Amino acid sequence: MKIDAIEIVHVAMPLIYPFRTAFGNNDTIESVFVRLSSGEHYGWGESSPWKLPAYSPECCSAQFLISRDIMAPLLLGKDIDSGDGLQDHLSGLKGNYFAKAGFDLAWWDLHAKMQGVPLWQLIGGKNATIEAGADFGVMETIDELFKEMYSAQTHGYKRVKLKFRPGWDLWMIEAVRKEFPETIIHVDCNSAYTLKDIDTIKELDRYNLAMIEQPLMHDDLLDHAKLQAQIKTPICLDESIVSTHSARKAIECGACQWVNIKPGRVGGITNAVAINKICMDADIPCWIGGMLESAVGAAHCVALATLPNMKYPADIFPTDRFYHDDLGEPEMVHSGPSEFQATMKPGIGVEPKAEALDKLSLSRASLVA
Ligand code: OSB
Ligand code: MG
Repeated sequence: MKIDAIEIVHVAMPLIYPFRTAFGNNDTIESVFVRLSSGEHYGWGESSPWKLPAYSPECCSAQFLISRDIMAPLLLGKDIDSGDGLQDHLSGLKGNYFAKAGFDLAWWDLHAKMQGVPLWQLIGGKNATIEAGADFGVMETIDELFKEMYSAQTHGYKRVKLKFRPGWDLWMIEAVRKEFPETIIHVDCNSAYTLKDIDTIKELDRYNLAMIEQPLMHDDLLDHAKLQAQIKTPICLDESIVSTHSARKAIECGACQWVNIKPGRVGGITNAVAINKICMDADIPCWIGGMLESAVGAAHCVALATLPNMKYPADIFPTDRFYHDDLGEPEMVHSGPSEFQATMKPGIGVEPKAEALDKLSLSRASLVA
């Protein structure tokens, strides 16, 4: 298909309450929306490294500029017939995975709509019903966390992910395990530690955790491999896996036993599917993570969560957990206890509300071939 027009919108979406992690406390989520059109058809992507380059080396304001001034001109007016074809046009540019993802995600929505099929079916998804987990940031008090965990239990969530950072660490897990001896729990360190903290991390082996997500630096596969050799709890990589190359290297050096795949972080659907295949061939199970995107970004995550080799509940949440008003429609609603249903509509089945995009937009660009 020929790409006739591209629209890029950088937005700031207010959260109901702040999300606190090892890389900061955030009350607003910045995100970049991309719309690709071909003839009367169009598709949407949403990709969100957030306001600061604190989770990854990318950030939304730089993403907006590189998307508008460098990437969009490479794609505009081109005939692009596959996800690999789209990635080829951008392959001269190093890194900038979230920026590439905005276009790749929009291309896949557009392509699936033109074929008249749901995206999840087009990429080989098998399970229309996907499982979601509960996830809790750093809180003011442990009682607040217990309250949330009891509520998650009541709602039938099958696993709980806890943010873990210096100050909200071993004592917190010790208390949680006492209160919830049976719950499937894992911790996400968001790269807050180094091998100097090995004693702290080794202590985690005592709590029967499902995995430890990204304990060390985002670009440090080797130290993760050294750490994995010394602990029983499986390591799951998030920040470190940005491409098929990093997935291959992580597996080869033994840096992880799980991979969290986020479509934005890896450059889109094309690479997410390829990384899942590499992991599956190496007997490494995967699960789908998120960046607190609107229902538009979440819809791409749902599509990926239907793939084979997804062996752990996803970080996909109902709209009312973080947003008063979702920028996308329809909103995210559970189809059963901690479950979401993949759409039967063509594409991702979700698009941004025009008035919400206007209201929340920080910068906007429109390019026509
Ligand atoms: O590290 O997985 C992460 C959200 C934003 C940025 C990074 C991460 C997260 C989450 C998502 O943990 C949690 C959720 O969607 O429930
Ligand atoms: Mg993570």
